[in-house]
Amino acid sequence: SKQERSFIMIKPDGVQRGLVGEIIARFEKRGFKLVALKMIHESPEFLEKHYADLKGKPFFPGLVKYMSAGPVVAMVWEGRDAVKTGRVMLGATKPLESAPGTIRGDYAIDVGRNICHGSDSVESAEKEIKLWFPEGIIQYTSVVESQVFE
Ligand code: YYY
Ligand code: MG
Repeated sequence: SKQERSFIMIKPDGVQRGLVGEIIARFEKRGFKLVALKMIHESPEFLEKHYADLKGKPFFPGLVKYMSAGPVVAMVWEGRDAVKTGRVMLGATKPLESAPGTIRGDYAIDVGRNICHGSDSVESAEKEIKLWFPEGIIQYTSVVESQVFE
């Protein structure tokens, strides 16, 4: 378990439904450190790059259309096991499997409107952070780090 970074994004439906504050609050309260954040409305071409691994899936065209239909909130959260823990906090992709207490399990019903994205590995996190934040992330010292991590 080491300090790592995950790319977490509030999708257009999460923004429209007013869940930005709720989702950010969960990561803040858990103890993760926010190191990048912006609201951005991206093009279908850009979303095709973000979801390149899913090209060819039957839901791909609909996914790209939905993700490019409105602004998203793109973030980078840092902390020990941020990628794995981020995925646990989001909940499973399929609504039937997203446990109550998770973001998707509390706020989503349809797999195609599951309000948030989180990197699935450290490797994809690095790729996604480069793609969404070519300008780089913010470096600063957390004054509570010793209270969150032993
Ligand atoms: O990483 P995660 O978002 O949990 O799932 P992925 O398998 O990467 O799929 C990305 C995205 O695609 C998912 O969040 C919703 C959508 N999707 C879909 O609409 N229908 C599916 N059967 C599977 C995924
Ligand atoms: Mg994924």
